[in-house]
Amino acid sequence: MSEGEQGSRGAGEVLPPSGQSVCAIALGSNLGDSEAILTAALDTLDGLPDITVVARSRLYKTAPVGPPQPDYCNCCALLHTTMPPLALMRQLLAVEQQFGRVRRERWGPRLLDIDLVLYGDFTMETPELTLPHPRFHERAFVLVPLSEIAPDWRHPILGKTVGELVGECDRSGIR
Ligand code: PH2
Ligand code: MG
Ligand code: MG
Repeated sequence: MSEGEQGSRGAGEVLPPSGQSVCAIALGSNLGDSEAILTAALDTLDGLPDITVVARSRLYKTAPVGPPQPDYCNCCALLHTTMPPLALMRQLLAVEQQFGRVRRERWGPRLLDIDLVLYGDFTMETPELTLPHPRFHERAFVLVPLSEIAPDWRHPILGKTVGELVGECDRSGIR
């Protein structure tokens, strides 16, 4: 993605150096020492040669969406990266596994989940990866932390900003 495109997308102060893209990720944990896991996962990502963590939201306690399970700790971060989308997503999965993630039931409890939510204004739909993340625009546990660090980022398909989307979602389970 060129610098010009990044500039027109409106992520404001987080314009990356040329050759890099800005991405938003959402992290969640509801097993183990969740706060420590999320912080350590972001430190691990920031330590990788192709990724810089440029913004971190606070950590939130959130009611689980899906089957009954413990509350989650959630946060979001903005990355600058030289990695293309699929390579980045596979890197995020590798970090999940490094933190002991075992995939069991869909939407079940987990030590660490890292979802690629936005990759610039890029859109794609494949079995392995859909961008933007197909459900983040209705999930308060993503929108509330993301609105702290990227309120003006416009959803490339819906045309609404993160700040507008968070105003429309049910934020009752977030604290
Ligand atoms: N992740 C899920 C399913 N449900 N609920 C909350 N509160 N936070 C999450 O991160 C979460 C969830 C699947 O990824
Ligand atoms: Mg998830
Ligand atoms: Mg995931």
